[in-house]
Amino acid sequence: MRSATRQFDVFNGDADGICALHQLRLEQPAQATLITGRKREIALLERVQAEAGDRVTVLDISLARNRTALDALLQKGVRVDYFDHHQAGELPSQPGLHAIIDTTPDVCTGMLVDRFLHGRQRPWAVVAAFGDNLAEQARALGATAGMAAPQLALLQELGECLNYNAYGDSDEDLIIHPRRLYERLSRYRDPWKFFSSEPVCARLRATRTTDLTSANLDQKRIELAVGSLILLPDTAASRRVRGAFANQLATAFPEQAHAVLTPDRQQDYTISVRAPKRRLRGADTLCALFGGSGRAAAAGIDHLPRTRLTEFTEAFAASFRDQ
Ligand SMILES: [Mn+2]
Repeated sequence: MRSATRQFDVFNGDADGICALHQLRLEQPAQATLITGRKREIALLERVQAEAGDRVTVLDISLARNRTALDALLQKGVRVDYFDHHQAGELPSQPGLHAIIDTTPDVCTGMLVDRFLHGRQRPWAVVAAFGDNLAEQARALGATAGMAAPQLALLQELGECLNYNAYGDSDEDLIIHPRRLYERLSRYRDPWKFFSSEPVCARLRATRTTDLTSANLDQKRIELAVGSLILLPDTAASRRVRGAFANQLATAFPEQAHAVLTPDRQQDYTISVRAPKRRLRGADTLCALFGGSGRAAAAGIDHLPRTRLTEFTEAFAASFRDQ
């Protein structure tokens, strides 16, 4: 018979997931098996090999998307603590589930954990909020802890760097695997100390800058009246930066629509689409035509066969012209 309770920590590999777990473990230390991945790798709960009496803590991954695995764990008698802000669907009513879920648009998982811990590790919640692009909420939270503008600016950059690290189309594209990043970060109580003295942070910062610079220098463009298609070279840097670069273009040229394309392993394309900032419409419907998904303002296509590039270009022009 097994007697020791095992702990599994399952978390999104972005800034929010990492900082949510870190707050929790600073207050409630535990030896845990860590399960995480790239930002879009969210079917993580199925990887947990837990038995009756074990405990699983889940952070920042959609319950709806992990429902089957969750039901199986609860059925076995595993206790599951679930913190999240993504669409959850109806919650299972099993007694083993302790869920703190809030899908209102101005919270992130790090802020939910902050509430749960009564703000005892607030600087990390601020990092989480900046990472999830909730800058206003991050500043408000920081102000309650007396943080001045320069301190907040550093937490913002840290949040953005941690978040950037989770992007890539495969683990080989990543600067460092989020599990290893969490292990480094978990040695620090103070996020400012972590950012200024941990070598991996200098690497994240430098790589993010270099990736954006090379995207600006090394590209092919297809210019259309409604906007541009930008083809980046076949590199890990391109695959990491695709979304961030599309955001940068959308901000710089608010009248224009943008599609940033990177070659995948079969030399087909993965695409990030941004609608013009002035008219946030059409990105989702365009991408859906090619098996993609997303929101009206920002959407993507995982796999576009290169033989369909002309068709995509025409559809891009038509979607944003008809507005
Ligand atoms: Mn999040």
